[in-house]
Amino acid sequence: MTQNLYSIRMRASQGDKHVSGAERLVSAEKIDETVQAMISRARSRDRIPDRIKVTIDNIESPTLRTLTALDVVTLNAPDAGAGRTAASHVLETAGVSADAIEIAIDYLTKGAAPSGDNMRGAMIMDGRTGERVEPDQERGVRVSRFDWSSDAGEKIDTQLKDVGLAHFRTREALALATKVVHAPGVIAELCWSDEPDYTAGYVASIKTGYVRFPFLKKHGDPRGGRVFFVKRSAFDMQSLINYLQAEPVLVSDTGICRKEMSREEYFSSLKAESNGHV
Ligand code: WAQ
Ligand code: MG
Repeated sequence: MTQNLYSIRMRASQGDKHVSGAERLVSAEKIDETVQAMISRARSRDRIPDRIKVTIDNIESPTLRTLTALDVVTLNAPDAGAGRTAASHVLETAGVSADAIEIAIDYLTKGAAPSGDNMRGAMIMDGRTGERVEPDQERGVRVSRFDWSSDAGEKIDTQLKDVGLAHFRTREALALATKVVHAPGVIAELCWSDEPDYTAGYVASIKTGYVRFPFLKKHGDPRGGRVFFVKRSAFDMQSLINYLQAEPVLVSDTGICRKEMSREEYFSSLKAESNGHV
């Protein structure tokens, strides 16, 4: 698929502190409105940025990849404790070890950067040992050059709204997670927001889809982040980082969005499915 697209990246900061960031992949006629929306968003945070940097790159890429969005489901776990336990279960189903899960949750809880702050990008973690392998632990790896196609974007807005998920964060995280789980060597992702008011988070993998939890942290907690779990034997750092940062991906179709369900119901449906596929 060949298409002339523009990568737009926004980064807002206060001193050397990251305030917010966003990335889009749009056609020429959408550049102005996209930049406008990004700037409004950067200025709407509690922490007022003293610098907002917007970068626009034309990427005329003959290798644009298109993907179908992961299926979405919300598991009803009533608080952060229950949410993290259920998320750990889902990560184990995706092939991440209990040790690595515990280490990842600890980092996200205390602030994953060595300074104790949130990172601007994601950790990359060995899914067996929990060892962090990203080259820059203060910054992490920032995924960019991904977006919904206009058709799929409209479709997913309707589907998400129908299951009560109208927040822009869900829409954006679903596109990001869809790109991430298709990365060479990645087995799963764990994420929760650093926005104090936004307690929801998710686990994503090809096997489980995008599994949301209304609470992965307490209301008011300013810590959050992302972890990409990799299979050490099946990945190469340079190709992984190149895919995440530079290869353009358009999510051009949607998956299924299910209503909130109980943890029991979800895990037994996973089991039934994997039995069916043996
Ligand atoms: N690439 C890598 N890591 C990122 C990126 C990116 N493009 N954007 C954000 N992060 C990391 C960074 O460490 C942030 O501190 C952290 O993730 C959280 O970012 O279905 O909004 O933008 O409703 O606060 C979860 C959605 C929302 C749950 C996630 O993340 C749902 C969210 P935020
Ligand atoms: Mg964000």
